[in-house]
Amino acid sequence: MKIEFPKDFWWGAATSGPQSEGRFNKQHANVFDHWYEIEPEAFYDQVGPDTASNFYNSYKQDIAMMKEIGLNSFRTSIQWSRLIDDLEEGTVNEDAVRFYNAVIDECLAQGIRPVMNLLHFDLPVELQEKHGGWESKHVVELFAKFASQCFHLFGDRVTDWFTFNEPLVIVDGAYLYQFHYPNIVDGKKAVQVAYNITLASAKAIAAYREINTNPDGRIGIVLNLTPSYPATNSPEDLAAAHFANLWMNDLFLGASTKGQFPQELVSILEKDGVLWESTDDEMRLIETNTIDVLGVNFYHPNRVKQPSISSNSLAVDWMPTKYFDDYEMPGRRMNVDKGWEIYPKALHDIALNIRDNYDNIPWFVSENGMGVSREERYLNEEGVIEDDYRIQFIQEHLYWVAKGIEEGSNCFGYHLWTPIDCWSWKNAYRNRYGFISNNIHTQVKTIKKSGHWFKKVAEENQFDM
Ligand code: BGP
Repeated sequence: MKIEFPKDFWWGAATSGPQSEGRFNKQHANVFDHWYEIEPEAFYDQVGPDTASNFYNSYKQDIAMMKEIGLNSFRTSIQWSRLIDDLEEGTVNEDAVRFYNAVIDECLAQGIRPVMNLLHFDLPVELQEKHGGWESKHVVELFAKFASQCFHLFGDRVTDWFTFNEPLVIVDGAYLYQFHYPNIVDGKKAVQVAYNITLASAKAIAAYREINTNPDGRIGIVLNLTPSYPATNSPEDLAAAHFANLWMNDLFLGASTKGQFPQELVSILEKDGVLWESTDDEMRLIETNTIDVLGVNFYHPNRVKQPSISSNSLAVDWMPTKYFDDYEMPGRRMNVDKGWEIYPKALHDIALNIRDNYDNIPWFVSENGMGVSREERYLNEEGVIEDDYRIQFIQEHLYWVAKGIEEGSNCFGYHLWTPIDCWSWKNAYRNRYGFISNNIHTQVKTIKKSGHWFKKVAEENQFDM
């Protein structure tokens, strides 16, 4: 079976500044740099973000390798903690400007579209400690300042901008489930942070619309969409899945594409006494500064059932899990190394949801990937990792993307997480995701079988399955 894609499809891969560059020559620590400094044992093998995959020093060779495997687009992020010297004033660091200019120019010289994101979990830690991070509307203003600097400095060449990567993960990780610094558990703060990030994104978009003069320029947000499927068709499980979808998907989708938070969710948060504090002016700003384009990160679906504990027992603090529990569906197909279910058809559900409920906004798969540990198990005699499991994973996901497009979905690209094995937050280098392997001791990088396979797909704009 031939799986074909539209002309000019983006064949790319994604990373982020904090996961690839390393700390070399950086002005400030971000929240993860700081967490590693104070608690290295929280990170797999105690490996921190200091060196990451050395992109700061090896960006030329890395981009050349991306070219070699046929990528026509590459998403990374500009680190706030690198670019800005004085976080209050928003003054820039000239070395950082030179570095990001060089990266962008190198991509363009190699025929690779640079796709730039502004916040990939990496808030400068000073802003967390001094102002309470995303709990603070002052930090929202500082983010808009940082974003404006990026648009002024790089907007002549970068046409595709994204404000945030996975805002829900900041809310979940830093304010509910303790997997991002500062590891607070506070439902009310979590809800305020969700709102403040939405506001920060809208402010950055407003700044972009004022500053941008590039006719091809557009701006969006990257959301991790996790369709939530009910365990059974009982009214209780259906209600659980309905709430999970409202919280995990519709909240940020509604606010960023329509400028409106889902009313049903707002009413629930209000009834529960945790609704965010907002002003009419802020709401107007969110309403009038919606995105042009959407990035969708998809790794796994969400299976839920009705919550087993009574909501009263959670009255001390609010948690979204007041309304649903995770459901371990028997027989589900798993990536055991990472502990995530593999369910490629969810991408088709996402495509049709965007088509039918979110104005069929142009979107692309901004991350999708399979993290596997100890990949040296699959080395062949020529020293190439034979990652057939990754090829199959990509094929199956692309199959459902192509089907969505055939049915009218406006999807224009696919980015694998990640081009070159990079550092992954708490998991450090436990799971490898790249088309290209990276020996973290020698920094030797080698194209995997999937990289060679992807080159052909990108060249032919199709593949056989
Ligand atoms: C996404 C993040 C990426 C990357 C990826 C892989 O949520 O946007 O930054 O880390 O997940 O997940 P992990 O690092 O947990 O293996």
